[in-house]
Amino acid sequence: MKKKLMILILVIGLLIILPGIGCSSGPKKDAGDQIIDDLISVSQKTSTAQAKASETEPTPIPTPRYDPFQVILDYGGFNDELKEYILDLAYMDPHADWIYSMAGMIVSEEMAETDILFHTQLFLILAGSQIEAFFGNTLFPCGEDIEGGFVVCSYDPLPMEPGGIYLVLMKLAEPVPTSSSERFYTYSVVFDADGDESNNFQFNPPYDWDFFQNTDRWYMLDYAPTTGWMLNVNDIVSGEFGAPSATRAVVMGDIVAFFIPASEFSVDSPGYRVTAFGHDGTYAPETSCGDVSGSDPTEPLLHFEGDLITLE
Ligand SMILES: [Ca+2]
Ligand SMILES: [Ca+2]
Ligand SMILES: [Ca+2]
Repeated sequence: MKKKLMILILVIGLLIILPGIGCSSGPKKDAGDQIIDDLISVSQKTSTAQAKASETEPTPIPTPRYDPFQVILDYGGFNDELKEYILDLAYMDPHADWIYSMAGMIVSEEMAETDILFHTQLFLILAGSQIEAFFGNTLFPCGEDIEGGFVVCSYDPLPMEPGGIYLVLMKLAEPVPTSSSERFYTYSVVFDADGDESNNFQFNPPYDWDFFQNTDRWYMLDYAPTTGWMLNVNDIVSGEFGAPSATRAVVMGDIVAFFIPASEFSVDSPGYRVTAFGHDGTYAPETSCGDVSGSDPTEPLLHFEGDLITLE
């Protein structure tokens, strides 16, 4: 009975602490520090609870909490120090700050799976052995289910070459559905791939909050009930829809991660925006719901920060 009580306290503690991670909208570095503090706090509480339990009962075998974020980083061989660093780079996003493609429109169809809680970005240099581990149809095989998730590539994907890769990873308020008979989704990272603002896509009125405005290369993980999940890469400058790409999108629970070769951009550290959107096939305001990094898509694009990370 006492054991059950301790487990219950621990679970309640986790439920109280973990949702708070996504609700902060404070400065970026402070938010990252807060996550680490929260994780340390959880760890300390766990240790205390286990110590008390062990005074009277055998130590229970802990059930690890499934966290897709950690799983993806474990896949990549990131050590604890790198994991903390990646969290420190996270951009927190307010909870339930949904928007529509027109300013001031109130979202009535709330879809938690389109509420971005945070996103993080990294510039990785991957040697040949790491490329093989990640993308050699081993850890992240194109178009296949993996443990806890699935991988989506563009049609006829290019091979992933050793070198620079941008990793953009977003965490949603609820898991991304693996399928739906009635809803459509787009999770994307959109870039100004050449750093030239003059050739970027501009919104068409009245859609003044078009999620893709001021960008020119779109990596869109799209879902439709009839076609399932697809990765569509559109290059606005060349007018190429379905542009060749080696990019892989990994969906695992509430995490969507894009691995995008740096060679697909003509500038270093291209500006980008992260988006999530769901609707019923009509894009009607009353049945649509979306979120972007930051408060709305008129904000300046973000840029990759932090140290370059080399994995060998
Ligand atoms: Ca949000
Ligand atoms: Ca441009
Ligand atoms: Ca937002």
